[in-house]
Amino acid sequence: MAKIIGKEIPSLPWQDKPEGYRYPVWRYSLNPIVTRNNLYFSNSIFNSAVVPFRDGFAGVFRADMRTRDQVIVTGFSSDAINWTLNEKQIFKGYDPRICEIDGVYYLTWVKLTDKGTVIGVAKTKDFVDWEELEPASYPVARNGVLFPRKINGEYVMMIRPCDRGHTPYGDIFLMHSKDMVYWGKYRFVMSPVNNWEMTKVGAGPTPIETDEGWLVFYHGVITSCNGFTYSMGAALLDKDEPWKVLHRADSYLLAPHEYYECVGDVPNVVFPCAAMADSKTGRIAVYYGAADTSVALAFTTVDDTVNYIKEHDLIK
Ligand code: BMA
Repeated sequence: MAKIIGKEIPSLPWQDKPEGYRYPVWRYSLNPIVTRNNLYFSNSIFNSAVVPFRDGFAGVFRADMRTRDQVIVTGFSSDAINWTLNEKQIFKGYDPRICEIDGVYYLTWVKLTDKGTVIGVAKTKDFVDWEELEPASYPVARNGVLFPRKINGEYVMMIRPCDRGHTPYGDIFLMHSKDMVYWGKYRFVMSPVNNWEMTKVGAGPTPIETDEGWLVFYHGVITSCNGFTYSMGAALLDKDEPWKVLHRADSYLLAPHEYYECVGDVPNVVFPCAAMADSKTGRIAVYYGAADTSVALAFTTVDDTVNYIKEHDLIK
């Protein structure tokens, strides 16, 4: 039995695993949970991230507007399923992640510059006032994902260095910082290994601390004659040296199979950006972008996922 190390989230959304279902991750039956109808003038709302906040939940949502500008807005919810989005744009860019460290919420996102994409970093305590910090990676990178606590006294962030376009390659690296300003001590974490992720891999939600290591969900991309297909994989990283991969599943845990994942502005995309975990029950709610069009929700438990990773382990 694996144990989540972290807060209890008694109001975490949940549905039991359907009877007879054998895979480790199952979808919320009323998906998608956030669509363009949640925000006036949006074209699509997808790759978005949420956290417990005060008595409920808060989130940072990627909205592509009817101008096709890519912006980030905030949202609030009492049940983490029904969301009220705020029309005020907090930053330009895309694929936000949100991570609480010691009562401060850090936003990392893909910030657009005329020299390519960098990892924007901003912080807030209330989801209203935001302070932007130095970009964490310059030159170009995407998928900047912070660990939820300092490791050996330093902040740690995963990144995926890339080119200026729709990058046809990609490995996950991580880097360290004492102050969230200067980043260094780069380490390689993982490359594509499996068929389903052969083109590139990138970090997904904030890692979940367990007694067996850091549980990470990530996205992997395969290229077919129809273009890219994005799926979700999982691995366990060493607690103190998180660039060391202890276990890694050889197969995806979630892939675009449902209509809303296969049909949309960019077909065949499952892009996880958040995973909230309840340490009391071991339940995990995963939030992912579906077909670059809407936000969907899926469930697993720490045991379902850790057992699956170990049963399908490619680390021998
Ligand atoms: C990636 C990112 C994601 C997007 C995906 C599929 O490069 O831009 O925002 O979901 O492509 O289009």
